[in-house]
Amino acid sequence: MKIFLDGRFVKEADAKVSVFDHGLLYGDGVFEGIRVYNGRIFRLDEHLDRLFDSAKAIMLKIPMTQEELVKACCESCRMNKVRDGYIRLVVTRGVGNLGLNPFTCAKPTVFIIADKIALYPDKVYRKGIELITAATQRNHPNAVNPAIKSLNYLNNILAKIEAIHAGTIEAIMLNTQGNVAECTGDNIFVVRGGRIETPPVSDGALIGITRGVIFELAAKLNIPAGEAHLTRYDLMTADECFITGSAAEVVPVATVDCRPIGGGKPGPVTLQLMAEFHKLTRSEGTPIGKK
Ligand code: PXG
Repeated sequence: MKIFLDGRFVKEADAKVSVFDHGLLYGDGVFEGIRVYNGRIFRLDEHLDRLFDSAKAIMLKIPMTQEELVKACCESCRMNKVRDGYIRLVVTRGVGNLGLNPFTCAKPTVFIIADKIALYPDKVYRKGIELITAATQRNHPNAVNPAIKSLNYLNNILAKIEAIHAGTIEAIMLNTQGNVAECTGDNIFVVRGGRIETPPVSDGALIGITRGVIFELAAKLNIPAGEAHLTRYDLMTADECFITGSAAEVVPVATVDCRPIGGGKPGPVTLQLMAEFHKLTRSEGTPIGKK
């Protein structure tokens, strides 16, 4: 495998960053996880817009233009023959001194991995996923704002550990008010009274690219959709519930803290959105080009 690292492609064995990189020392950096379908990168521009917004929020100047990053992503896929897979694009603060001061870092590190993707097991798409509520809360927006897709994922990892210890694979995270924010790596939606609803970003959700696609599909299908504050009660009593993410796509939720949602199996709106999402991913995207 060839990895894009600071402007050039290197062998996997040579794709190394320094122990003095603040991405490693402090989780100081930003990233994106992007899907490739059928030789096309899905919503690449939206991912890059979010990357630049995340970088701006942490005062990190990405040493490449958006066009250069598009080219590097496409080339990473071509070189590694990734026509269906996953791109991990990472920008760290770069190599600096020991000490928090990010301004000792001369130049941000940029790397791109294009690889296969590890998906959720097939069963969750057929039967629905079981969710638990984590005791670990989503960061307060006045701490690291959850809208920033930063390398600082420990909070989410702690919630993920809770999910795995509870015998499942994904957890719901509440914000400090006790409202539902999102899951550890996925946004969450309910369907109730024929309406699709998801927590507002201000409740601690990432501005998910897949989340945005759900709003587009809902408009196309004439299903009312919008943001709403949601509690655990709202999830438990919803007609349907599903989670979304670039890796996960659209996953039906079977149970929330052991309460079956709707019929305890994927509901009609969720199934329709899954099918439409699948169609969309195969009909658009930035072509990786030939080689
Ligand atoms: N919330 C969080 C906290 C995320 O990290 C999402 C929601 C969904 O956003 P998108 O833009 O993907 O619809 C994410 C994204 C991984 C992986 O390697 C995680 C994500 C995306 C791709 C891969 O676990 N999370």
